[in-house]
Amino acid sequence: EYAPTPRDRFSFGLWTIGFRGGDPFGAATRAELDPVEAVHRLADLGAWGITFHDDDLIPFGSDGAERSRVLSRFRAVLEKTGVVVPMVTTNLFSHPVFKDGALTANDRDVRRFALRKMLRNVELAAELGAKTFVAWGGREGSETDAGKDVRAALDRYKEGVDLVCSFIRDRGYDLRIALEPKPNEPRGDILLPTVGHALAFIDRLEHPEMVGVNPEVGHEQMAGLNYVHGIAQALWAGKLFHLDLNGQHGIKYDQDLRFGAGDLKSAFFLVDLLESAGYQGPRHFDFKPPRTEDANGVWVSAAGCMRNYLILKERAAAFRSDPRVKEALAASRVPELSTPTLGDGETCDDLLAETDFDVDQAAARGMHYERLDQLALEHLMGVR
Ligand code: GLT
Ligand code: MN
Ligand code: MN
Ligand code: MN
Repeated sequence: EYAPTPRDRFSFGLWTIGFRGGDPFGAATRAELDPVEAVHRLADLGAWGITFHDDDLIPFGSDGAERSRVLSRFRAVLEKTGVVVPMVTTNLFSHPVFKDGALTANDRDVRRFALRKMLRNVELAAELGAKTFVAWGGREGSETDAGKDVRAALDRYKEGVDLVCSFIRDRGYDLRIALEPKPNEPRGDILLPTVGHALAFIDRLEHPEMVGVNPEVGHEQMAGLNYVHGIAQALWAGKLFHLDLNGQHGIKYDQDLRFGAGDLKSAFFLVDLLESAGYQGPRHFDFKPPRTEDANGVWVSAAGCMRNYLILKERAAAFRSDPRVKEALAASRVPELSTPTLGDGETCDDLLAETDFDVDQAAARGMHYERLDQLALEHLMGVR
């Protein structure tokens, strides 16, 4: 019951299960996790994929020999377990060289170094069969508006993403980029802070068809936004290339709780949306097992992410198939919104000529959302 299988397409970042619990106030509480063990454990739990930053797998500064040793061990365990690598991303935030950003650092030498790191990682992503290349610009931003010319920074951001796209095209790789928005942390303010900002940015790129978004639950919620609406708009724009599932309690530091912890009701409507929209991409978890957990607790937390998704999927399906819900949806005129506002061939003059609308009668009609929402809550709480 609620046992995940690879068909569910659950994937985990190596940095999530490998998170050692260090925070700005305290040291790590757990030992390092061997990537090979991570893959075995994920396979045992029924996960489908593993993702990573270049530096999660191949320590920053490794030489060629170390790199091939690490990669051959990793490839071997992937082959043995059948775990796949659907996405790869680049660490452009940990090393002090990136303290003022990567693609948008004021220092041009840093920008050139960052692009080299990204291009090398594109090659690795393609080699391992990844289809998505996530770009989280966590250090692209500022603490003072005096220090960053944001319009110039956006020019450089575009230049960098355009360059990576042309590299992917030249090499003939089957890879798309997904930009991950976040409003703040680690920078005081981060560029492309929300899904909406990222979508608008993508429109101005050289190859917009190659670039989409990787929205994270907690990141939109840190900005006080409705994640479900952000995901719906990304789907509407054909831009939901990937997503980061986790949990967050409102507007505060990035909590990265396991999926389902945090705003559970929003998680219910999210799963309902993804499943009913037929989203085919990975269900990727970007969470941090709290530093209170020991090595075993990490896997309890990871299993909880997948189990919560499957429970919510079942609850959402029950909600959708409940005849009372169907009736309540109709009473709230939800299906009516799919009817175009003007009829076939109708013109503005036709619209202007209409005189029989009873404003008072329409204004008096209740929407009955409370009944509908209560039904949703009761399905979520498991009493229906
Ligand atoms: C980092 C960040 C995440 C991003 C990762 C991708 S790294 O942990 O907090 O939200 O998804 O670079
Ligand atoms: Mn993330
Ligand atoms: Mn986060
Ligand atoms: Mn994170």
